[in-house]
Amino acid sequence: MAESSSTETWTRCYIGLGSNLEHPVTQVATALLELERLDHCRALVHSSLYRSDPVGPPGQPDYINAVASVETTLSPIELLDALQAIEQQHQRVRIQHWGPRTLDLDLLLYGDQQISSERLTVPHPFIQARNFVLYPLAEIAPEVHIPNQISLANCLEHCENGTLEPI
Ligand code: ROI
Repeated sequence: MAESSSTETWTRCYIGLGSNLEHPVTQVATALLELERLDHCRALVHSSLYRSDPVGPPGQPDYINAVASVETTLSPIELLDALQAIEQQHQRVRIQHWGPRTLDLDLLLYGDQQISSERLTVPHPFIQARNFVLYPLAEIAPEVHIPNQISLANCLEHCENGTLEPI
């Protein structure tokens, strides 16, 4: 039998994971497994897990952060829906703006696309400022192109420098 040739387009995307409630290491580790099992996604790669100083209101617990990457045939909004479904499975709680949360899954990059819609801004608006995004991203994709930025290395030079430690 002839091998079927697929015309599907696979786009590599980067997703930021963050949690600082309800056993954050378990939240992030479980979310990575759930990302691996997503339909229409393949080839998951993920960074180490990092403990990071909270950005936002003081007095909240430290965060656990990581960055994952998948190739997908989902559109950006379909992928966002899938990420939000995972957040809901984790009984996502967000008590206050920029306050503690059980699980955040941010679509950081979708290929080289720039998207600005009511539900979705890609690249993620704070990608260039957050050390807890840039260092894990550099671990898995040091040469990745971030639209509108000179380079990932340049972002790393200028980002905030709160404590960030691999665990
Ligand atoms: N701070 C850290 N360190 N890590 C996060 O993932 C994170 N996520 C957020 C805010 C509240 C801005 N602070 C964070 O959404």
